[in-house]
Amino acid sequence: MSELSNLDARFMAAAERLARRGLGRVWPNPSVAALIVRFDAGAAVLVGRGVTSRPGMAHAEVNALNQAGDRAKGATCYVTLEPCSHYGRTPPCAKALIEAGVKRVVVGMLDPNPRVAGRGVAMLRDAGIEVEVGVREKAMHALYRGFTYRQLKQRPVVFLKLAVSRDGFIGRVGEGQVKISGALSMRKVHGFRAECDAILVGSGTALADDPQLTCRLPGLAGRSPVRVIIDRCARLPLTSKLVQTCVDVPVWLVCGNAADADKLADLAAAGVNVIRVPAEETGIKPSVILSALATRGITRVMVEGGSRLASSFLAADLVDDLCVVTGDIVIGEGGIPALHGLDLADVLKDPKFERVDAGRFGPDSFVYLRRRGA
Ligand code: AOF
Ligand code: ZN
Repeated sequence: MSELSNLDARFMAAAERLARRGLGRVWPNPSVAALIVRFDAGAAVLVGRGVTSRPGMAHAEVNALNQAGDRAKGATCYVTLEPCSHYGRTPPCAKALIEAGVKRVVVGMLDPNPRVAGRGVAMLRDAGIEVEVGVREKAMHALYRGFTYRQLKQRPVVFLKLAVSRDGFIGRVGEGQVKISGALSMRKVHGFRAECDAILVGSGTALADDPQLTCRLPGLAGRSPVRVIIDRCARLPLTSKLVQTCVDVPVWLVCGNAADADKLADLAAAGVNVIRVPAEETGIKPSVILSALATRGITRVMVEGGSRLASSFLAADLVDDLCVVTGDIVIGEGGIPALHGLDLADVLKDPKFERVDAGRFGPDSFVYLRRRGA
């Protein structure tokens, strides 16, 4: 590797780490990071860095250019996603880079948004700027999977997490939640939650566990995704923790068109965002749920439970990544199976998934599978 491409890869890796911190915070936009670097007298000096601001506000490149000021002239810009070329809610970043006199732009990957899709790079090249595309491209595709899916498939990327006992159960009948995974797994799961735009549970789980579904661990406060309850008949009680806290962290209730209008009015008055969709006798189809969420800007979703919701997503082939944490406990008699109508052991062996990681979180073990080609 030449010295320059080595430097390019290192600055892009730094930009990628910065961009990753914005996951879950800037939807429907992609979380982008830009670094402005000057190469003077053989030394690389970082003169500006920026990340995507909240929707409607400045993009990463503009934030980085503002920090660099005049020092952007003749500098190199490392940016994780292609600079935009369109007038959206903000003016084109490609134009801002040209006007600032940047000499070279290194891009992680092209923007899948059909309004951009190569036009940003073309604008820069037309202005005589040297552009390199595809540095750490594989990592960028992983980073922007949710954004890309929403743009091209009109659905978010779906992560399913299951925590099971050594004998494959998720709880015990009549006891509701049983503590399955340890502190380290919890920490990982909360960190993962924070990188999602929305977290989904079925109404069965919401009624049985009265969960909060927020990120409450140190360093993650204020990083809670939208909490989405799949509740065909709008059974979620007004007294539930979810409804009681919906002013602080949004709650979206996805229900069938036939749900009780008075109950929906009460939920809406309490601050719940009620989303009515067509429903089947058996429930709301995962494809319908995902399209309703994508329409509202969601790019990354974590399916938390329970077994019916998880199984319906697996059966509909709408799980992209599957993480199974096995806690060091045996539930035995009265155990509630992790899945409904599906066998977890079969799912884990399904050739459509490939294992991308496995290991331990303290006393727990985990496997992380990804659908091939996802
Ligand atoms: C960039 N830098 O930091 C981001 C980009 O509605 P707007 O004006 O904010 O435009 C949103 C679109 O801009 C989004 O769909 C994606 O194509 C691009 N996002 N582009 O140059 C950024 N976040
Ligand atoms: Zn832009």
